[in-house]
Amino acid sequence: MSRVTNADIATVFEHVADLLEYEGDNVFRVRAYRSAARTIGGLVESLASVRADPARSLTDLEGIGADLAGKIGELLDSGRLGLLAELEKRVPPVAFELMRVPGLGPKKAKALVAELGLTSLDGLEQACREGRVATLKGFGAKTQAAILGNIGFAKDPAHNRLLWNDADAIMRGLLDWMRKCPEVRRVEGAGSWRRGRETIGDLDLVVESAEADAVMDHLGSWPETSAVLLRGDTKTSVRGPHDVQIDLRVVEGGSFGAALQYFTGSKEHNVKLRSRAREQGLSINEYGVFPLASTAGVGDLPRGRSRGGADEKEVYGAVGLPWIPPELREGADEIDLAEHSALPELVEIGDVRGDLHMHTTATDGEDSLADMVRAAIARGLSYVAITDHGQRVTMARGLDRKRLLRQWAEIDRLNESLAADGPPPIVVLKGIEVDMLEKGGLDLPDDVLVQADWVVASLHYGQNQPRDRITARIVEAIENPLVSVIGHPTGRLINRRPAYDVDIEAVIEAAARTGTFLEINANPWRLDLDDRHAAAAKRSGVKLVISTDAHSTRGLDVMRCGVLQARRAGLEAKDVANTRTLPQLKKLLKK
Ligand code: DGT
Ligand code: CA
Ligand code: CA
Ligand code: ZN
Repeated sequence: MSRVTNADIATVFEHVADLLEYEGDNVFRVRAYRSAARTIGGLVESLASVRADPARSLTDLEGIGADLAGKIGELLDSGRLGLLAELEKRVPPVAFELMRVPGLGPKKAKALVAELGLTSLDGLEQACREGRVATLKGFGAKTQAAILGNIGFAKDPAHNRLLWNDADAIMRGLLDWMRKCPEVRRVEGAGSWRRGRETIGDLDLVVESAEADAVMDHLGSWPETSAVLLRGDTKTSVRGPHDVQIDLRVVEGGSFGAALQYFTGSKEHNVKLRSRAREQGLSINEYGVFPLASTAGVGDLPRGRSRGGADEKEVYGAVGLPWIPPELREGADEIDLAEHSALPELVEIGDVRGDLHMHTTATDGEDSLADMVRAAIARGLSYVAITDHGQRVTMARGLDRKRLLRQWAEIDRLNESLAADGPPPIVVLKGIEVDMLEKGGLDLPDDVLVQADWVVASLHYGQNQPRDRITARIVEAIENPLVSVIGHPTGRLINRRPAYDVDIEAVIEAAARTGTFLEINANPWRLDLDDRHAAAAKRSGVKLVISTDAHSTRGLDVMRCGVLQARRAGLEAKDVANTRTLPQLKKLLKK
């Protein structure tokens, strides 16, 4: 069977989408390739086996039509794609480096390549320094300065890590594979993936087994493993999909919990936990908890039998602490909280009852109102708000008064039919995502908004305005009694674009004063508010809303990414408004 992996094909399709976008191709064609790449990235079985199965067809897969099925076949057979080769002839590689600079879209990148003959990001940096960019048509000194600042962002290794959601897809396939190995007794993912960080540097795995060699061989033979980078007696590192490194450690049963604790980290948490152990005359390492040979500060050679280490509970218990959820292990105040039995009871995905931010085909969503609602029912939600864009977002064919009222009438009819045979499975709220205008105010008037059940206010334009302007626009929206929640309050896109310049403390203060909710946007690129800001909001008494901002039925599945971020912020169910029943939520809404 073909040696071309699903990840290879997904990568090629992503690349094709980038190249088509650069060339200014049809947005639907670009979207089809991206969407296919996502489908393929999430498949458990290999495309080669789907094609080989006479009872099935590649076109049965979501978003794969005859044309894409043909492209997949070409890749499986030859490892190459003619279309990609053609595109690569036309688009220079430097184009992609340029497009990673925040604010540089395909058009500007193209102009820079054509006018300056750039071959690298460094070349662009130099051109900015020498003032050559400012002289180009459509650029100017201000743009040049912004580009120069953003090159630093694009080059920063902190902005070149894998998103948690992508790492998670790899991790799930990997865990499935490792569980198939007969010599594996237990396997867990560790590291930053387990802590739910928004981005991941590499994937860490801990396995319990008496036969390390067999386990390491099994990882080496994972169809998605492209290289073995290092191999020792009980540890190995390999290269997996998207070139991510995977570190595996094999331990015996008595040490599994200790190893899992150690490799979950964070480093800062481990340092604090270990120093607490030393104060108690103990030493924690990846094999277990041991009495120290001499008293604290003199030596820390462990001695004698392990006081525990088979599971994590034992490790924490040995130093007088309850088990600490991985999401809190960042070396902040979690050990103090644990010591005083004051750890929060973190919100869970099962607590979430509603999703209050999503789009349909009325604006820039991929699926219809009915499909979104059906998908929400299938996910067990008891209420949703449909929040298509307001009229300012012309790129997404934002709704004016007339089209919005028509959609709301449609929602009324949908609710009626849902309630026709007894209690409805779900209630659909009439919502809208209004835009905070550059000059202040919202893009739909109050006499329309007063008819909504739920109003999200977001800032999509004028993101480069100075701090006081941006802050004033958001605070003004917060002070509008008709605004329920501020959507993605800082506007950052992970790895792509920094937050706009906003006084987040002023935003939190205004939200607390007015009873306005703040969003934790669950989209893996956004996660906005982030964990630190969400924790600050909680401290000020602001209620958070975790929302998917789904633009397709599949988009509803990112709720868990938002929940992870909320857990890292230490939020409990009561801090999150959409864990309430709908009547409770309505009571919580500001009047
Ligand atoms: P990443 O991979 O950059 O997203 O972040 P982590 O936290 O997964 O870091 P990684 O993969 O380097 O190491 C996994 C865990 O192993 C880390 O969270 C804690 C532990 N660890 C690694 N190196 C050290 C170290 O030098 N000291 C201590 N105390 N722990 C370490
Ligand atoms: Ca890691
Ligand atoms: Ca690692
Ligand atoms: Zn939205």
